[in-house]
Amino acid sequence: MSSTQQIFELAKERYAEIGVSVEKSLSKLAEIKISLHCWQGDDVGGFESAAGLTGGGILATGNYPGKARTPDELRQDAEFAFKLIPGKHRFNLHAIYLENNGKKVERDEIAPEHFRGWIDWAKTNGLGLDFNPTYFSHPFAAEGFTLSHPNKKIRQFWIRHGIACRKIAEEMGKKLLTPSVVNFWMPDGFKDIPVDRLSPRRRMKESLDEIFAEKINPRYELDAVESKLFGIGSETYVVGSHEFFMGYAAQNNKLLCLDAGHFHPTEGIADKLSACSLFFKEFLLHVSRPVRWDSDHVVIWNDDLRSIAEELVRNNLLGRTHIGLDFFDATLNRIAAWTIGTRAMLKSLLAALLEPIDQLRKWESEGDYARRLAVLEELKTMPFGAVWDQYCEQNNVPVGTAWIDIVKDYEHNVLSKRG
Ligand code: RNT
Ligand code: ZN
Repeated sequence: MSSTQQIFELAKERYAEIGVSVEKSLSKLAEIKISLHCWQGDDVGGFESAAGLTGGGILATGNYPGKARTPDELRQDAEFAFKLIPGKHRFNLHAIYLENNGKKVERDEIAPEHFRGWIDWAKTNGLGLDFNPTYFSHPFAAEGFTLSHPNKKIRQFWIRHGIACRKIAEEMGKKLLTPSVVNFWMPDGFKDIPVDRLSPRRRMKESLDEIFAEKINPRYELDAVESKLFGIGSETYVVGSHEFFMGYAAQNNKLLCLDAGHFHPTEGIADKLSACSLFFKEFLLHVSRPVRWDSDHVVIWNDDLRSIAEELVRNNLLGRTHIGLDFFDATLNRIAAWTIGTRAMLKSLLAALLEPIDQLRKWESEGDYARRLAVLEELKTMPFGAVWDQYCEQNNVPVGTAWIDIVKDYEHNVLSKRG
């Protein structure tokens, strides 16, 4: 028996004493898939051209050496990260990560063939794929409006882009036998005070209606819409606000995407889940870490993250929620960023799965709030780490800090050789 296992056996007894079956929790955890976002691998640059991020709408800060410059490098890096993360997961692509063989392909002309390499790779590695139209980093996004642009020609270009993306995702879903979630996020908004807040929203709604006019089999493709409070250059007004997209999604049977960084600074997304669960069949989460603003820091095991996981587990929402990550920190090793963030997400889910939830509910319904609070406090110092380590060991991924040196070696042998 390894030392990890010995400690685990003792931890298991401690959890059994409070009525928690660790084995059951671990098998539930094994079923949860996290969608790893491609864009942490190259600072949201994509492969449309060598220029990378241009034209505003989104911003990655930092210049850590070694970012992936080609689809092959990005796949190699992602494979490396997956070896450090316990469980089987998914990969989330943006339209600008196409493979165009050096030929310019406009965004309204992208097709499944441009993602063939990704689909083959996902098949080989047993991954599902998710997808995103890219409504930023483009001359037609430079004025700050896309699907709600006053110019009909520009709107139509972006409508065609959205339609093309749904077809690509449908193909991914067919080939990989798991639905591809397509997330629509548009940066549209005004820097300063608009006098007409309504017309852009009406145009956005009409554009979305056109994009979604064609019904696609939900076994292959699902649509999600993502709201936002403010962005760089859209500080005063965002067309796709929370009310806009909550209304749109409810009315049109779309997935509601909740991004942890897209609300007021003290507002969390955890508390929204139970309320929304009464009105939506499914959710997409963009798990992120805002620091004072929508900064997209690497997700860590903090209270916000724990609350999200607790709400998913306590309200039995795991089967209805697609968990995606959304952060992009370019100041550190990007493979480490993926690994830290995804391991933190899984840790928070495991901690939530290790709660004696039936007991807690009972005490709450009996009005025994002191016991509820006391047990929640004691849970924090239960031997959680021993269970997490065992989960890593049984999934053949490094236990504890062992993965860090493995990433450092890769940085030395591979990443540092990239120009
Ligand atoms: C931007 C949104 C959006 C993006 C990705 C790259 O504020 O959060 O989800 O981060 O599409
Ligand atoms: Zn997001």
